[in-house]
Amino acid sequence: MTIDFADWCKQTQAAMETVLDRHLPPASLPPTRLHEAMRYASMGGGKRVRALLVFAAGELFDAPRDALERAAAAVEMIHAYSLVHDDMPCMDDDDLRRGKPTVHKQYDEATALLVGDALQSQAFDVLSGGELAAPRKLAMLALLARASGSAGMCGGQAIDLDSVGVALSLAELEQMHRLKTGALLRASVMLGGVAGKALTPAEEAALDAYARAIGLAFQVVDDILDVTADSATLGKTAGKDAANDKPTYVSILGLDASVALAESLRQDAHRALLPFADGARRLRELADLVVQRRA
Ligand code: GRG
Repeated sequence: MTIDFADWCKQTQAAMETVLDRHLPPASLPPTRLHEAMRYASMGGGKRVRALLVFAAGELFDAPRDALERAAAAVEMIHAYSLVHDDMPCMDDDDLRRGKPTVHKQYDEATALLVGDALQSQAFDVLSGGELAAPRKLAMLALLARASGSAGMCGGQAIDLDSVGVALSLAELEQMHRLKTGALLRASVMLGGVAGKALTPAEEAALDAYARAIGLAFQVVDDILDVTADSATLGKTAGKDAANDKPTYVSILGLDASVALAESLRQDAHRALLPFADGARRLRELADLVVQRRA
């Protein structure tokens, strides 16, 4: 029997704690402060949207469980590293993340820098292990590297840092977010697919169209929540975009048009999945979750 979506999310989120525990260095292993802080940064919080996407895409292509766990741990480690660095005083300078003090507040700035660096290396180490054939693993390593680096997340962050107080066009805003947030979300979907089997060009294109739509939808919703939700609900400081004079979908399009855009991206995501019929149920449900989330 297939379990209901909310239960599947809860089970997968809980399983990720065990998976991360297995794939992170033990806190008791020297250097203990660094290892403890890596765990503080990546475990015990977060919605695990990227891990859920890996498992949902992997399910569609019958990927082996261990390969999906490794891919999910790797994307969540890259994501956690990006949050740790993004929160540092040299970037967004934030005190609260996932409802807890940020890593540089709980530990110190040097530790936060090292935690991010070490989580990034750990992600690739985890992804390089396991039983998948070497060419498959190589493809997955390249996917994650490109999504994280200057052609992806880091590149988007660089544009973001340059855009404070700048009147970006809608196309420029979209490009920034496709890189900063969208690239890793897209990689999560593609990693799940590639872990399963060699995708046909048509399957890859459909998965890619889905991943791009939800990647952008995620950010549109993030911009909406920054003005509509409070810090306690978000587990991070609300209202920061406006306070920092950052261009957002809401500042450029307004709230109502941003909500309509998120909904139309949700529909694009559903349309992209049509070739997969019922096998893509979880991916469809995740598109709904990304757009309808409240935190
Ligand atoms: C510092 C290299 C480097 C990159 C930072 C992604 C990113 C780039 C910074 C995060 C800043 C931010 C708040 C972006 C908005 C979208 C986003 C990624 C939100 C956080 O992701 P969630 O909501 O977080 O999935 P949880 O805690 O649920 O995992």
